Amino acid sequence: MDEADKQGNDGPEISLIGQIRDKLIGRKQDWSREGRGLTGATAPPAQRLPPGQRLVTDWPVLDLGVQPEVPKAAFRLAIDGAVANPVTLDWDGFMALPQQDSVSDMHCVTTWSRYDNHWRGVSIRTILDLVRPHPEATHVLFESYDDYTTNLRLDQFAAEDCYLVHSWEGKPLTRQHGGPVRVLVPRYYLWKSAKWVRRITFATADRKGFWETRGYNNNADPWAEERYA
Ligand SMILES: Nc1nc2c(c(=O)[nH]1)N[C@H]1C(S)=C(S)[C@@H](COP(=O)(O)O)O[C@H]1N2
Ligand SMILES: [Mo]
Repeated sequence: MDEADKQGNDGPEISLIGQIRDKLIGRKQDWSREGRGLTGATAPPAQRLPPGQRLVTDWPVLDLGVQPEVPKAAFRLAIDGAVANPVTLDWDGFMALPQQDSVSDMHCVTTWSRYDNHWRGVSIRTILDLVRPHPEATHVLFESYDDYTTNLRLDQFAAEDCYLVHSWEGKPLTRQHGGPVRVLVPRYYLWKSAKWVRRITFATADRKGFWETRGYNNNADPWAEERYA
């Protein structure tokens, strides 16, 4: 992260807890080459559980081995790029936006799915109304406090079930799961849902993120089993 992005001078510090797990990242890259988890089946979206997925009732934690500790006082979310009204939201500014509840399923490429998660946060529709993307904007890139990145087409992100969430099952999102604020894009594999988000950039061209440059599928539709490129 850039020095300028840190709030180090007069606020609480953002610290990184843990170490980057190079071996784990390398293994996942190997899996993407081998096509691990692929069944060759396809399923219509009418089927709730995507092919090759199994239901879990716990909520596994997946990250690169490093979890940023982002105190609310240090939280900043920049939303910029090809928009009419770029903004940087602090915690109070984010919470002052209209808050909504939603329920959705999660599907992770490592083959677990979890149904009926109760979320609270800000609808992406609200964010789009606020920043007003240029008509030429076609993609978004998310950047996180652990330097993770992931990308989406704007139409994927503008779906009505996409949110910036801060609560799960009535409680603040924990650091493990991306608190204080993470992206939620429930109709795509969960690697598209950036935890600890600090920047959303609208763009007129696609730029691949962390896993997309390491063999994961750019589109990531679970019902089409778009696990790997
Ligand atoms: N910032 C950040 N976001 C991230 C990740 C990450 O390493 N860093 N991992 C992604 C992956 S691969 C998955 S499967 C989900 C896991 O979210 P969870 O730990 O809350 O289950 O977060 C996604 N978002
Ligand atoms: Mo993942």
